[in-house]
Amino acid sequence: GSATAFAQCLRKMVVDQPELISNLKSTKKARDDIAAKKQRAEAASKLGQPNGKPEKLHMSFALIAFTYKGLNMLNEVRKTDPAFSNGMKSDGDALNDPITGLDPLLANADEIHGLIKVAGCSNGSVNGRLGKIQAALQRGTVIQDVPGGTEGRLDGATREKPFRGKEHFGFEDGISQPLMNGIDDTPPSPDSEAHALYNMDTEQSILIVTGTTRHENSSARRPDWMHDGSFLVFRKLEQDVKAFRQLTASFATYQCESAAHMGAKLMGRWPSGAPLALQAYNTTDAPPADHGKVKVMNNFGYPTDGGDKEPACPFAAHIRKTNPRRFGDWGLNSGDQGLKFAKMIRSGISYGPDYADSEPAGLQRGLLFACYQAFIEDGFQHMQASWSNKTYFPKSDSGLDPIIGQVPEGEVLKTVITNRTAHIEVPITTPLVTFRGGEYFFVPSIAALKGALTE
Ligand code: N7H
Repeated sequence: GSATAFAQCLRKMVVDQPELISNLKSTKKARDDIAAKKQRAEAASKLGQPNGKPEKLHMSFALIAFTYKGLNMLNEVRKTDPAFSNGMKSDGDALNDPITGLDPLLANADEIHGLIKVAGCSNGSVNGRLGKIQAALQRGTVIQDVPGGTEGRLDGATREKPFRGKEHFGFEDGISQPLMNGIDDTPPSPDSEAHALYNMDTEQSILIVTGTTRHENSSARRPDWMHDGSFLVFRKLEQDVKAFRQLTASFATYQCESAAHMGAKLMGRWPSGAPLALQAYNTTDAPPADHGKVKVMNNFGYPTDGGDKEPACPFAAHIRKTNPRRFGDWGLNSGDQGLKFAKMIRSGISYGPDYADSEPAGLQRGLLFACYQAFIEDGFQHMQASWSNKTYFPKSDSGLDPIIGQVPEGEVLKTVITNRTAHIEVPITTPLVTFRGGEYFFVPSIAALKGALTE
């Protein structure tokens, strides 16, 4: 009964208040508007114009997503995508996810029905929109009517200046994203600022937005209502900043020039986002200079030039593990299907206070990791289980991804960094990132919310 009541509220909300739940295009537009406002403010301040009161940003956007269990409460749903219908817990062995120490809200992931994700420019705009959504869904009368029904909230926030845009280890995030046909309708012109923000190797929205069929190698068919949605992988990932700093501080052991250089070896980018593949050494940590007019933050591969067998960017570096880019140059195993299909749009946000050496024990921080893809098996699952957790990708004896690699309980994670003279094994005795719970969700299209799912 209450599931039906919820479905009715949901349909009424998306029909009567279409502005509350954003689709991909409106989210993209809101992001573009924010970027444009910021650019205007920056341009004005560069010209020395007294900009009076800065333009206020009130924008927010929201989506609603369901677990397989949640979808089935709305309407009977076929099993088309195994990872999704079995849930993240079933993948735990392949992902090497710990089963203890989870956030109480996420500890019984198989009991979770859905998720509402709200993002905005301020606490006020987030809370305002969330309040309206909760009112429309008649929170209290409907959600709490579901047997055992409760709701919980996880808060994230971008970090304050001077760390804005940087995650807790201190690196610029959100630089590399696949381009999306139909969303990024016209690829940004090569000499525009925006172009630098996209990963130019991929223009495959088919790997991000669901179609009714799986990709060319699969015959599984999805019902029509699954069209134009996306699978959302959510993971609460705690970061141990102290352990990261201790590890990078031992740089001399690993023949690096500085702690920052060691950090860059682990990540594949400098804190500014400059790729190690282009800037092997970086004394100022400035982003890379323009290459002619084309910015190069994402327009790079991992070529063999320089003739060195010991590349500037280690094979195990986090961004090389999760996107080996122009792998052909190294004669890597091109039979790995992931090289073609493992793509995702990331949209996580940091949580918790900034780290301080003098802080009291017990404070926690990390990343509320979220990513979208059309096939969990090819996107998140492949990257985590077959790449980051495996020593032999992208090249034999690469070692594990030092940032997100996971080993079974009791084992020590080992990665390998490359230097001009050596490949050096780095044991990571204290994991830098620890899984604190998560689940697989499906974000349906607005049409599915108005129709098939709530009829
Ligand atoms: Fe990663 N970090 O802040 O340290 N990631 N990531 N990630 N990540 C990237 O290029 C980080 C995680 C990817 O195209 C950057 O935009 C942290 C998971 C992919 O070159 C930084 C955590 C998965 C890319 C971080 C975390 C991925 C990427 C560089 C967990 C997937 C793009 C900024 C706490 C399974 C690679 C950038 C490319 C980049 C960090 C998690 C995947 C700085 C702290 C779980 C595909």
